[in-house]
Amino acid sequence: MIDGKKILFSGMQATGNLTLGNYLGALKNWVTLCDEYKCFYSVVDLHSITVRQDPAELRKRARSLLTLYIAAGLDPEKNCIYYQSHVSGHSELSWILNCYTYMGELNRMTQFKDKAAKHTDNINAGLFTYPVLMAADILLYQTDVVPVGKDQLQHLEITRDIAQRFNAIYGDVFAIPEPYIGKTGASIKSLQAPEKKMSKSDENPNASIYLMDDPDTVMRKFKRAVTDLQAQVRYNPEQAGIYNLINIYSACTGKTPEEIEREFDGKGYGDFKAAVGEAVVNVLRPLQERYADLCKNKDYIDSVIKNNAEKANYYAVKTLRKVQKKIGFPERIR
Ligand code: ATP
Ligand code: LTN
Repeated sequence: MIDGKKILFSGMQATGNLTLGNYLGALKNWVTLCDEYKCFYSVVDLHSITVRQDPAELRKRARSLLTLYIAAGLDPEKNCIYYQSHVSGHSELSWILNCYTYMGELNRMTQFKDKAAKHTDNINAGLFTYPVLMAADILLYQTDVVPVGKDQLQHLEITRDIAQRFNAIYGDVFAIPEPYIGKTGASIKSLQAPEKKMSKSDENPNASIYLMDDPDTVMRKFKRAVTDLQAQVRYNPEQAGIYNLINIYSACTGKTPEEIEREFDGKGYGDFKAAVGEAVVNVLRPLQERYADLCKNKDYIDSVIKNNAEKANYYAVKTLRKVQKKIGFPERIR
């Protein structure tokens, strides 16, 4: 607990440009959580280097993601928004937890198998121990809840196992985190292959709406979105393309799928796609404007980066010192 509130941690990697899926499935929901929880939202740049990155590009993307967190409505006075690499406790705790994690456990992680298959020329040890770093992120802040997508649940499970194992040896050192499954949090699918999720690393640019896409691009991508031959706007999972478009329209307008079915009863897909495109443009416009304004204000962003890293560090060090003491590292002489 911090200030009488439960603690929440989540993070995103600064790899690729954020998509509408990242916004509707994660960022938008994060904004609503800050009244109930004490929130830490990190730009997890240590995780990003498990895949080779161009240094200048990584630095630029990390700053852009941190700025987008704020543009999306995360108030940096209320939420701790910071770069993972600015708080050394993540790396330090990660090393310690590596020594309490079994190879066999890590071998079962499906994300490692997927990423190793994708990057056969660079199957590094960091890629293998990625979940341990994620466990360190979470456990460092005595986190109670972690909003994550389904793909990350396995990593949360191993985090809980590591924490319980550690606590069983040394007493109650770590809080045991629970996944936070949002009420809405729809999974947004690719516009070109609606059985797959919309993902920032998709090679086909028409498959994803990027948060920085201009209105013409957004309208064009929806116009080209894959649908079906049934020619009716029905909320039917078997009409995967239309189902996805209804989810997007619903998330952007607050209308229910039933209301949307009624609104487009008897109308063609062309009309519906145009309406979805407009709804998305209306959601992206204020976000893009806030982002552009923030980018002009370098001093403000710099101050957020500095102050929030200090805040995060304060809590991180508390847990880290406790852990170091428990495992028998020599005391620091002041
Ligand atoms: P990558 O393509 O690099 O794997 P990604 O777009 O799948 O990236 P992540 O960085 O894995 O995104 O996820 C960041 C957050 O966005 C997570 O909380 C995840 O659940 C959420 N998210 C990602 N894609 C979607 C989607 N299509 N629908 C809903 N939520 C999503
Ligand atoms: N692995 C996550 C990003 C991530 C994260 C975390 C999420 C790193 N550390 C801690 C929640 C809690 C991803 O790729 N989406």
